[in-house]
Amino acid sequence: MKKASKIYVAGHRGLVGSALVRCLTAAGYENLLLRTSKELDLRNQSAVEAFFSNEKPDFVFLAAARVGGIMANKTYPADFIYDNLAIQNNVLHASYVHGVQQLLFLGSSCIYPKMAAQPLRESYLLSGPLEPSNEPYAVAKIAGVKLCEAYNKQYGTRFVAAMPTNLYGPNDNFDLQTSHVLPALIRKFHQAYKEGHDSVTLWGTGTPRREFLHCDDLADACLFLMRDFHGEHLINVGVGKDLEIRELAALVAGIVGFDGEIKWDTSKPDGTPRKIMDVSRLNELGWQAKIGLEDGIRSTVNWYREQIAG
Ligand code: GFB
Repeated sequence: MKKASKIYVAGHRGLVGSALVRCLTAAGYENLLLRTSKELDLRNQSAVEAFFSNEKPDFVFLAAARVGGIMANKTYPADFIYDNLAIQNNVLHASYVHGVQQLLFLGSSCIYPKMAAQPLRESYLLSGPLEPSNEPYAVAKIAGVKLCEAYNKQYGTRFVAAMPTNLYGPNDNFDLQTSHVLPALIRKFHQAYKEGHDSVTLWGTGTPRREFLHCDDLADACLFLMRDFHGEHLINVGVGKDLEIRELAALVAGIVGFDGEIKWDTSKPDGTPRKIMDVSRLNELGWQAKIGLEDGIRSTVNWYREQIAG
């Protein structure tokens, strides 16, 4: 990838896409092609075809997707499967037709079976049943992985499929109904701290374990993969460490300054008991996450307080 290459970042306003733009700009890539979803609806095949035909990008980062936390996945299963299938079908096919040199597709750790051995190795894909709460999303992302592999095999494309673990950072979704756990905890604890509440209620039992990667680390890994990785199959991106949700809650509460009681609403789902990535392949290639969880949460809390909470 040259500094003058035309690079399309799909989904540039989201958590991952905005981190990619920061990372690419800092590394001196200035010929970025960006479209909001209003300007270009990636679910619309003819619009995507016209865009690729006119713009002819050299490289594509596909960070546009319908994403959300455990309740969003349960509430909008049709949107999660349809939108993601449509976006990736259209962008991957147009990238092949219009000769994109390399594309990076982003999946998710939820593609792996619910009861797979931990840590999750790339080879565990399709070895068992999925976690039901996000099965439609996972099926769409698995289809994306298989699209990359099939196009690489049949057409000789260079489509890289990167599977990040749970992500967080600036420009995340802080809506309490649809967000992932980390932004929800930041918002709930911040609000309780500011308004002087005695307790905060979180979802589930607090016992599931999750791994968290800062979006700036993911963006750095994506750039690394785009430059140095040409493997045909998927590759995990994570930190290789996890913690219980109740430990995460204590960490966020401490950073925010909330010292009241934490209650658990067990009528809300826990989701999969554990999903920690095996990141040995990526580490062996020479990439490692740099942002520690505490530092990453601290800077995200600061961003939330400055940009959203006011
Ligand atoms: O991040 P999250 O919504 O999704 O929830 P998943 C992680 C854990 O945090 C679950 C608990 O055990 C939740 O019950 N949790 C506790 C909360 N309090 C809260 C809260 O206030 N809000 C939220 N959202 N969770 C998603 C998948 O799974 O992970 C997606 O649904 C995707 O498909 C994404 O894979 C990375 O980690 O369970």
